[in-house]
Amino acid sequence: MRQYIFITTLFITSSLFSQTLERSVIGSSGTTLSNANASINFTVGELVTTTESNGTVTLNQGFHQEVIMLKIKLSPITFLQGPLVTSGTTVMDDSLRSNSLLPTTSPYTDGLTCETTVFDNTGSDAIIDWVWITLRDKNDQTIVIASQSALLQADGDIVATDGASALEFDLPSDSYYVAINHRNHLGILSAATIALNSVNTTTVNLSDTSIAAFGGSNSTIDMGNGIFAMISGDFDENGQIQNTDASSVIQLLGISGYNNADIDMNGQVQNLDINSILNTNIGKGEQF
Ligand SMILES: [Ca+2]
Ligand SMILES: [Ca+2]
Repeated sequence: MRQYIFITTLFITSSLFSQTLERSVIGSSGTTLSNANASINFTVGELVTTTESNGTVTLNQGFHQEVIMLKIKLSPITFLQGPLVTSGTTVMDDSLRSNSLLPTTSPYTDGLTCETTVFDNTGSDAIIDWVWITLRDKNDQTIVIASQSALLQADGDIVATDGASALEFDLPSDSYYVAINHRNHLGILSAATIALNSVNTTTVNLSDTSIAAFGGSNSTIDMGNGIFAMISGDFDENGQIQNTDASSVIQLLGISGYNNADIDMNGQVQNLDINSILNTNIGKGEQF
């Protein structure tokens, strides 16, 4: 009976590690037992039990080895011109959230979702909107290596879909360009590559200086108080703010809801969106 319980425990344990990518074992003795319903491998007398890690991969050399890919972690920071204009402060306005207009499904291609309770936070950690993060090749910024939807807080922090955690990517520790895109603001790219690793969460602030983003002062707009924000007005998401963006927004004047035409992100498409922001940005474009 004791042997039966031991084998059962091994079987359950080996099923818990869904992130395991490879599994092998070195032992002086062992075999595979099976019946019609189950199969179990066991080994006897293995001596090497050290855990090894190179910062990217961890190798547990137990009675059954497993290799676990670690994830690189980062906390990007950015500000959006639209909700900063609406709030008039250094914290972005969260009207979309407070009016229950934010979707729990990301508007970007991966369609990530979050719980509705994530939108319960108020104040500096209130969720403003979804953003799109890409990590790009350190030797060629046009090559997107990985991308994911994330959530933007009122104080500029970009967090995972739980509304609080750092972003994680299944990539090796290395240097990457980091880009941030938003559905009606011009995207920004880090001015240089940034070393990211799985041990520490790296803060990537692209809004604290005029040169943090690729293209320097052309990439962001100086909002005062040391905040350089992403530029609003790209209704059609083509990376340029043009007369066509303005003419499209004009057609939607008067509507409310979650819409790219709501340039200042207060929940309504009004003359202010065009006159106060969009028209002042016509001619500007993404710098990457
Ligand atoms: Ca455009
Ligand atoms: Ca508006």
